[in-house]
Amino acid sequence: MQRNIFVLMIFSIILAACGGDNDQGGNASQVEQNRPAQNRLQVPALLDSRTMSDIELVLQKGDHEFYPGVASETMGFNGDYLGPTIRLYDDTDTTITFTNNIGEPTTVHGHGLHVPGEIDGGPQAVIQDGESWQITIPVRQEAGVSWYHPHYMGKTAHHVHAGLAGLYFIEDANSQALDLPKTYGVNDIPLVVQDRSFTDGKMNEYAVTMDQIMNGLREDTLIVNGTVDAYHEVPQGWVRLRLVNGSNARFYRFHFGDDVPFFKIATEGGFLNRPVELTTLDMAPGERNEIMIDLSAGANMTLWADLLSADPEDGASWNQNLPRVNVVELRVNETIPASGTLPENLNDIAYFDRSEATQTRNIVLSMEVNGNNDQALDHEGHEGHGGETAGHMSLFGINGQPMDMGLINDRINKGEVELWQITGERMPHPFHIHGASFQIITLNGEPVSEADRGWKDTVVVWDEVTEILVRFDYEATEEFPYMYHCHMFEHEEYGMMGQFTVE
Ligand SMILES: [Cu+2]
Repeated sequence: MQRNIFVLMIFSIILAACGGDNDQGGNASQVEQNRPAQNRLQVPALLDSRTMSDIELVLQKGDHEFYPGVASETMGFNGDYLGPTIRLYDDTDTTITFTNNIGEPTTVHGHGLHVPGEIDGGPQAVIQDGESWQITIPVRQEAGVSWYHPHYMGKTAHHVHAGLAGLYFIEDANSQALDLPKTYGVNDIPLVVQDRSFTDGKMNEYAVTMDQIMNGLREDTLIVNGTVDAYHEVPQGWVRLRLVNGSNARFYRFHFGDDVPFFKIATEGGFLNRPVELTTLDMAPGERNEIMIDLSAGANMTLWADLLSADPEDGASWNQNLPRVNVVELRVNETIPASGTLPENLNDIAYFDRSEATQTRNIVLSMEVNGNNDQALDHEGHEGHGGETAGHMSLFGINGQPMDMGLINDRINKGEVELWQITGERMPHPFHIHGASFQIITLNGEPVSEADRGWKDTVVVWDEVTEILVRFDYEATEEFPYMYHCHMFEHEEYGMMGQFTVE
């Protein structure tokens, strides 16, 4: 605890020195957004890997109109903002070609995919401007929602913020057999939730103050699939929402207001065994969840998000009087055919047992680095391993060690179950692991609830221990290692990331 107070003092000093701008830095009470849902939800195009032999995605600059008649400078895949949803099938290899036309190097990571390090798209897999990167994804995993986005050292936050992100919908024999709503964009709806800020209708380009680096960039306007103030027409029946928190750092509490029940059916890497009834659902950056809501009574329903602040110890803004914003208003249109229902059983997860673990690893997401910030500060702009930039200065780390592309933090044996005990300093951090899905045993010191007993690849860790069991089934070499990191992009960019091999 004393250490936390010390860290907070240091932050205050840095803040004072930098004249940190607090406007968007997590003071949630300043954020209000009570406008009517007035824009039809944009639904990303769907590319089906079974009907398309070549899937090509071009990373390009765009002029996206969040507000009619006002173009913002954005980036997208095959369009102005975000990218198509790609439907992948378990047991079906799919080739995708990414062509980089954004004018600078980047990478495309497959977040949630169980693939070898070589095609994971981490910081080493650089696609130079004007070049293409072709990968064949050997899809061997359960149905779920994964997503693709840049993972380039020093520019991940910029590139995702500009709009470079898209979804993979993975289907398997189980998902195809279940009688779920599955008409894309009609009753099976992707919702990529992000926060942005605007000046006269134009999106503010990515820029962060020291305060926003510390707390993560939290902006005041919610956008869903690139749509501000969204509504969507849905059938009078069950509706399935595939929620993706694609924000840089914002945590949300989703709900339908007035304790209206809904059902969580899936986490990142697959279905839960059975639907879990909830009235609220918290989601951190990088997390995906599928929920279902019954609209058969015919009334319109609005999905709301309460904007959570950075510091939960500031109880007033973490749990009370939170600003509530519209995510999407679901407008029932009885002329749209309804289909699918809520199955009683969804999955039969093979749970790991902690007695299987061959190795225990302790991981701390550190808000301070190896005792020597002066040295770390000199790292800005320094040319790192492989001739690629090492990114920003190192303020944060994993176990006190800031991200270093020339350093392998952990070496892991392929095919063995491991127990990872993870904590995060000062605030909740969404911890993401590449290359595999994992299972949570304890979540911030508490036994995991049924709603979180599914396949995960991102979990919020904090001051009490979170224990997970994980097994990596694919190889990641020193040349193309996997990453683990905080998925608040500002923390990741400033050092809260590490690399590991699987062999
Ligand atoms: Cu973090």
